[in-house]
Amino acid sequence: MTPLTIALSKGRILDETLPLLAAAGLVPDEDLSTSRKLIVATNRPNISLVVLRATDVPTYVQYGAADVGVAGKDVLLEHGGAGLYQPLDLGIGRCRLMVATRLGYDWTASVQRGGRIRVATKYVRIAREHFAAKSMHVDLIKLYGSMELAPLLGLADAIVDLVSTGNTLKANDLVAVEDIMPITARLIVNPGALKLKRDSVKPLLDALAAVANIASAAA
Ligand code: PRT
Ligand code: MG
Repeated sequence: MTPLTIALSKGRILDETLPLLAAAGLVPDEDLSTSRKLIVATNRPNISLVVLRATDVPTYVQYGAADVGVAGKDVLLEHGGAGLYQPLDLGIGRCRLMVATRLGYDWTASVQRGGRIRVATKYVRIAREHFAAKSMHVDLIKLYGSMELAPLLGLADAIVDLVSTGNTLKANDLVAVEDIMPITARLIVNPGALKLKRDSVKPLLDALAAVANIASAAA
């Protein structure tokens, strides 16, 4: 079997990815949350795992440094998806991309007034497309984390961020005012690897498709 490298996203997606991989028969040789190793072998002699910052996963797969990856749709849209085959919705890392403001801020009135609105986000590309599609003029401010703080300190009128339970918004007196899209994690594959390493890639895709369907049906 041809050697395969799978790039996994660190953080909350990883916790949901490992059970999926295990259900597909793939188990790391070490505990990924404590191991200092950057490349971890698995029970399959030809398959190794790397755990990356979520935003770096598409880049590794695009250039073929990793053959297969797991990344959030948010990360893929922001990356652009060039050079990536996206065959499978894994049904994990489920959340929604939303526009949120401070409680009491009249978003609808601001939008109708047509003045410029400041929106802070890590998702500049998605936000630009969302507001352009609605012919809204917004000034986007790029942030790298803690978006929720921006409206509280007056950096921005609104944020574009991921929401899952809604607890973070609630705890900070923020409220969702627009729903942009649902987000889940996707399997991504380097197109060259799909051709040249088909003997290894195809069985992995089939196994993950089977377990992802079960996971999605249960959700
Ligand atoms: O460390 P880094 O800056 O790279 O990312 P991170 O720490 O913000 O997130 P990480 O690494 O844990 O995982 C990021 C990926 O998980 C995203 O790309 C999504 O695809 C997926 N995901 C799913 C989420 C959430 N749900 C989510 N709720 N990523 C982030 N959040 C954050 C959100 O930004 C907000 O701050 O959780 C907060 C809201 O959660 P609730 O439950 O309070 O609504
Ligand atoms: Mg993190």
